[in-house]
Amino acid sequence: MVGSRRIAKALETLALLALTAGISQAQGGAVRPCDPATPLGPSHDLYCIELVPAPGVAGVSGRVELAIPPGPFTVAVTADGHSRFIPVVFLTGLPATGRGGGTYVAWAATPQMDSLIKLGEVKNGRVELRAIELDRFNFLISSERSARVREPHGRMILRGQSPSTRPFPPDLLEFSVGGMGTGGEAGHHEHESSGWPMPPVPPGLTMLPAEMALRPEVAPYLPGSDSAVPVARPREVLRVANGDTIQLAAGLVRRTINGQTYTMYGYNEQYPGPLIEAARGSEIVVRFKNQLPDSSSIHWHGIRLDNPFDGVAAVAADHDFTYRVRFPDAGVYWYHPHVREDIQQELGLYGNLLVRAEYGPANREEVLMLDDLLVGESGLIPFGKDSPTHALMGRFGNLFLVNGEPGYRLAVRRGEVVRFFLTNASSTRTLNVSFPGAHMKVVATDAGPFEHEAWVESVVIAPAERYVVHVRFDRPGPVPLVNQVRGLDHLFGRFFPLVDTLGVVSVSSDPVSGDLRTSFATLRRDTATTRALEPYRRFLDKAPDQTLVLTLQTHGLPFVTERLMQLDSIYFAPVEWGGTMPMMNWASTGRQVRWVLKDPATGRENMDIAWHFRRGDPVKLRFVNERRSFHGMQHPIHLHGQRFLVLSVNGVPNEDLAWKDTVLVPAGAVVDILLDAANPGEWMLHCHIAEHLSTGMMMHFTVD
Ligand SMILES: [Cu+2]
Repeated sequence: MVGSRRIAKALETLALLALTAGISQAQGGAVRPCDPATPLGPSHDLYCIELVPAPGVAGVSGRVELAIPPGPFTVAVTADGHSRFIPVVFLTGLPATGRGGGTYVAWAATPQMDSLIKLGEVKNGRVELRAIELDRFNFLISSERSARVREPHGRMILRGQSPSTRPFPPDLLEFSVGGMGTGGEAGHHEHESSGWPMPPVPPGLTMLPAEMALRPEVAPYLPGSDSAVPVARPREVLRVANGDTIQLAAGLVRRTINGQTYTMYGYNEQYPGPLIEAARGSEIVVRFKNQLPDSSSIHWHGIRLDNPFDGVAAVAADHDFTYRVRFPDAGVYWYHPHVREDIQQELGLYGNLLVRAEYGPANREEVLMLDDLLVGESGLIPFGKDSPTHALMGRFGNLFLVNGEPGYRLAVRRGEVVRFFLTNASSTRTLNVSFPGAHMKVVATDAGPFEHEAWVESVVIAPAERYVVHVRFDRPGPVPLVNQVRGLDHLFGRFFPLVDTLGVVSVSSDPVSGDLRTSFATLRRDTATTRALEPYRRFLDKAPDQTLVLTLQTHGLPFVTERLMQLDSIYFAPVEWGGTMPMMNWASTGRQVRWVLKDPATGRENMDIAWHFRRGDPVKLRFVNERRSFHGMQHPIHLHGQRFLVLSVNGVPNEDLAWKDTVLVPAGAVVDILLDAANPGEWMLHCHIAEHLSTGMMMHFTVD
């Protein structure tokens, strides 16, 4: 009996595997999270729930894929930051419901059962249900008399829990005794005379004493203050014509933010750097003067220019370099150094570069560079002199800046449609920004418009990404620009809201002249983009040409950090939104942490990887964000000198294509892109989290 039951169970499992695998075959061969686990597939345990039969229920089995819904972003969240997943249920063995007309219904409930959502009717096979937007939830399937029930009345058949329910408070006493017990070792990392001030700790987070004692094992660095340093002024607009020559000088500046004066870096003594506006097809000459105490460069992020002018080569202090920059594509670009971005970009070296496309109508334009600066009571928190601090999660700031200033202000008339060009210039923070109460649509991204516009409640924008959105302010009064995300208190396994106001738009009661209500209400199709993508469509379903695994190596981390990371590794949110392990993160440096791009085909890592592509042959690349790594988190991957299309996330195809140069790869996820390998040269591919890049997460590829 036992033997035959085991065989029956094995057959069920096989049927389920065949079912899930069969589905993904139909979608271009990409692996989905509930497919049989493969080392280069999406994380099963972060994006697939194994359902467990209720006591007394036999022969029924099932899984729930947590699919990231397709859209303009590679993660989906609500405006207030809750993850949004589409549950896709695969079931076998549900008994026929008989003549009574009964059925099966799926539900999601918070762990405390204080909120219950009916997801829809299910049956044997594959069923896609309505989205779940809960931090953590139980998934239930009940047997019901009718599909119209509003709450479960019948017998529970299957149940499961979201992966996010896994973190729970450890035995804190045991843990803190463990942390304290290594006082000697923790003390080893503590240098009272080290010159490190305490970084601010976000309110509401619990810190262990051993964690509070951590210090980075590098010397602190901040630019020296000198009364001769000029006071920076807001950026100017540089409208350039074909053949123009402009100057950009990087140097020390003084900036006063919230009444505190800091010595920082600036281009042409401005914050951000000058806004360069160029026409598509034009070319300019940029004379760069490096007046910093260290080497620097200008990288023209996203621009398909000639290889020698890409700005990867360092320009020594007090030296000049002349870049020739051409603009073959419309897009929202930006420029920044490619030397110690964790210091230089954070200190203010960045500016936008706009090559306008033909967008739908708007009443005005605003070009916003979003950033977060890390400041303590005594000024900027220093940087690591020879190696970056914050090597694990990157340097999260605590002071939000829009175009270099806190408290962005804009006054508009009622009914105005504003086109915002958004760039995330922060070192590591992925933003989820919105204008609550105002309608917003996404129009374009890094290197061009989407095939069709899309309504969104918020914009998820990772470091180095850009989005163009149209927002209509149709009600008088103040409308804040907010970043709303969910933080995870890793020690207590608790999600909590993180809300920051970046600015306020004041909407007057006077109506705008030239009301765009009608054109705004329509989602426009960009037929030029669709037509331009035609030659690429036949490559969309091909197998990946190359795969890259994103992972992490650590050595010599303090005991308390190792313990915290083990605790943390039972669950990773798709995005680490808030840096909620601030002390352990701060104290980790490039000496202990090495972020890795690994080519599974050759075993090569980072700068030892040498991919070759033929010019004009589109290449499919697969990014696998390794779940098993010690600290899984998202990586915004940037390719220099080229453009690409984001094809799928965890096997879910993207239905609205646009040219991009930076893509956010969520933790444990697999993202496929189609690279338009059209610009010859030797180029870089790297993570754009400044501290990940500075701790190794980069490689080369050549387009012959
Ligand atoms: Cu990264």
